Amino acid sequence: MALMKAGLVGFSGSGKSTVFQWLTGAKPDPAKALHGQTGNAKVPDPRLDWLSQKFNPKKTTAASIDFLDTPGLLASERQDNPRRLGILRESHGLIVVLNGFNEEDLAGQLTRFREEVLFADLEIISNRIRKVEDNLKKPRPVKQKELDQLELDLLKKIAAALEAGQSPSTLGLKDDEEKSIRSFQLLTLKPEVALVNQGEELLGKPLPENLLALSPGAMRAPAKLEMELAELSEEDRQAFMADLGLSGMVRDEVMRGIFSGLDQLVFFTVGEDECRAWPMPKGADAVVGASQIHTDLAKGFVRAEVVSYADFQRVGSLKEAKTHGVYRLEGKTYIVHDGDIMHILSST
Ligand SMILES: Nc1nc2c(ncn2[C@@H]2O[C@H](COP(=O)(O)OP(=O)(O)O)[C@@H](O)[C@H]2O)c(=O)[nH]1
Ligand SMILES: [Mg+2]
Repeated sequence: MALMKAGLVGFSGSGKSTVFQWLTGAKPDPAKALHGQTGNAKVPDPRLDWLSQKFNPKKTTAASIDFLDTPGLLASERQDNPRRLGILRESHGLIVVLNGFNEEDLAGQLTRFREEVLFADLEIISNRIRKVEDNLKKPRPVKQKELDQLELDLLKKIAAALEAGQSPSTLGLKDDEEKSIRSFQLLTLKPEVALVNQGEELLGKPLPENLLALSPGAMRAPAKLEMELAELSEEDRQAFMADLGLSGMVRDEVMRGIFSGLDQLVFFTVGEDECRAWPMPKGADAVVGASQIHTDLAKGFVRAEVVSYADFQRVGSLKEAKTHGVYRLEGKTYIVHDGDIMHILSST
């Protein structure tokens, strides 16, 4: 099963390492920072907690995300930024940390960051264009030349989009086109989640409209403050939070927002041995779901027994779900919904 990987990115000093520690609990190590430091964080899910209480299993496993803390970009050395962004190519998505403690223009920061990402992708595509153009000049079989020409046309279309400041996702690429560029791991094709590392000054203030226009899913991330609050006694914390007009900590909500922003959902498997939340891409079918558990389960997929979390919670047991007609049998093309409780039947 592929583990979710998300890169914490942004300009140097925006608070990536602070956010990294807030989310994962791991201490940032400057020695590791250069190549990226990894830390894991569970995605808190009250539904899984509820299921776990119900089944009292030996083991409960939440979905989790591996975060990669990165050195970040330098406004002063832009030519080096494509290389710095290179360590993010394996990530499923980019978590852009914006400096919300001593910089005002959050929308401007995000815009500048996106320009660097476009530029890094353009560099990769341009290099490939040169290579294919060279190949086309060499004597080669006609069939190969045709393929090269097709690739070149596609690459030029992508380069034009990037130069115009647009992600290739706006081009409506066909499946085979998308496949042929998959190996470039373009950053502009990855989901992006913007986090505003808020300092005390900004607390309680809504995020600016011009930022939300660029990134409707942008979230506040008062990383430093919440880590400090966590150190206090319960009593002091309550008093302090009342002073600041805070109703609660947002970390768990931000973790769920990141997970969903990476275009992931979960389905659950339940039982006395284990209750588990399995991450999978939104909009994918039951076979993809099965493949998260085991490739054999996907290969031999026969059908899935499905009950939605809401139905299960209402009727209280799998047995009741069957008698109430909310326990469904679904085939290969069934599109999995967030919170589905599934049992997959396989011939292997
Ligand atoms: N005042 C204030 N300082 C912060 C806040 N978040 C981070 N910092 C400080 O800003 C500096 C850069 O933060 P860091 O997380 O290392 O940034 P990175 O370069 O993006 O990893 C550090 O000295 C942090 O202590 C904040 O919310 N408020
Ligand atoms: Mg750092």
